[in-house]
Amino acid sequence: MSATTTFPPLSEDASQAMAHVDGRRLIGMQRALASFGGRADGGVAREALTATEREARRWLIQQVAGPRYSWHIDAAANLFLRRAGTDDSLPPVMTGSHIDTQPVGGWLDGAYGVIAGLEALLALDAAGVETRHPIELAIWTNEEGSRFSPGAMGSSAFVEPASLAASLLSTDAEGVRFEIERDATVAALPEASTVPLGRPVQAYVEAHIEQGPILEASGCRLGVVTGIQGVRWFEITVRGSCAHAGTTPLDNRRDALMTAATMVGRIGEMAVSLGDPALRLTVGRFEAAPGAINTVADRVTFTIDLRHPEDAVLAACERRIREIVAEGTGACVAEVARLMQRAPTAFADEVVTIVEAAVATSGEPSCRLVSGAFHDAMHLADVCPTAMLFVPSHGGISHNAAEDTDETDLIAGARVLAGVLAELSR
Ligand code: HGY
Ligand code: MN
Ligand code: MN
Repeated sequence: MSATTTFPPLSEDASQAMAHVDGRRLIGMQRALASFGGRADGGVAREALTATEREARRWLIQQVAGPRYSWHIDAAANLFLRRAGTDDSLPPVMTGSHIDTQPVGGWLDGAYGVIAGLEALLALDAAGVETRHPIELAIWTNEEGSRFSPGAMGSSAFVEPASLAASLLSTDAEGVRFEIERDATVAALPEASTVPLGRPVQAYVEAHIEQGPILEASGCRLGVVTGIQGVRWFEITVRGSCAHAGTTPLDNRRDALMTAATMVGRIGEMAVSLGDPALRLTVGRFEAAPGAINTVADRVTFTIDLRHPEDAVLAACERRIREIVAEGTGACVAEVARLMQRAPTAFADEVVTIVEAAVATSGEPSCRLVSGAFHDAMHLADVCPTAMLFVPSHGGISHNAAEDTDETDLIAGARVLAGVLAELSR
């Protein structure tokens, strides 16, 4: 943000909300949430719709009481804490994020946006601010997509209810269906009344850790997020035949593992050969069966996570991936399943400007950036004016037990969020 940029002054309500954020309370709640699935190495293991996540949801429900608050849950098990407005017939302003983590995640990915949103609501209470629109804190189901694919499943169903049917059939590595865990989660939260998917939303703003190196490298304490890059997920399955490792000649095998490994090598070489610093390609999972040391593998599945700010580049890379798989099957057979596809998201200027004005009021050094990670905000942007706010990640580390952010930055972000919510819900 240039030093000469000027913004309309925030309302007195917004300034008061910012001033009433209680940093100690924020950090206390953040650490308490991290204890659900907390690991000795400082990481958190709290995958979507597990018993651990259900305990964390129950804890959240116990954090806020009072006549102006109510809890709601929908068919995707998205959980909402609603703070009444003076005109409850108006669509809510929403904030929030997710509390599910990667198998070995950090204490802040998603959880920060939920706790910062909770603190912002409590700051509005402390400041005595009455908002015209109700405000809802959303805890979106299964954002990570590591247990059930695709990611951002709850927010996707919220904006496109028809997508829930397919999501309900998604199974985890043990064959447990999303629908079964959804039912168990809804049943575990009887205090939450049922609300439909697809409700109208006035605006959405999500606070999140950057999960990358940009803010820290540029000396910024806050990031005004203008959009999210595109993402595509694939699962490639290679099938061959089991054979005896000792008796079967090398030229007489249908070896799924060697075939798949060659494909992975060529796909990786393709990505590097493009020489595009904005391209991200990750093979995160590679599973071979039957997994015996002395049996030629007859089945391999591996995944690809592809990201780029331009959809045309994603499409070109997908074509090359499909070609490499088709060319490389040899005596095996292979198929490419696309698990997730999301074009780049541009956030709404009117919300980005309010975020930037609140950041300016905070006085913290900041910059604008596009998110490398995807977030629930990418779906909300399809149905209402949306933007995000980032705080820095130490060393850009995330999806890792070492994920961390300075407490002062977490508090600064919550102050800005409180101001933005007060401004949007006037
Ligand atoms: O994968 C992502 O970008 C998100 O952190 N789940
Ligand atoms: Mn996240
Ligand atoms: Mn994540």
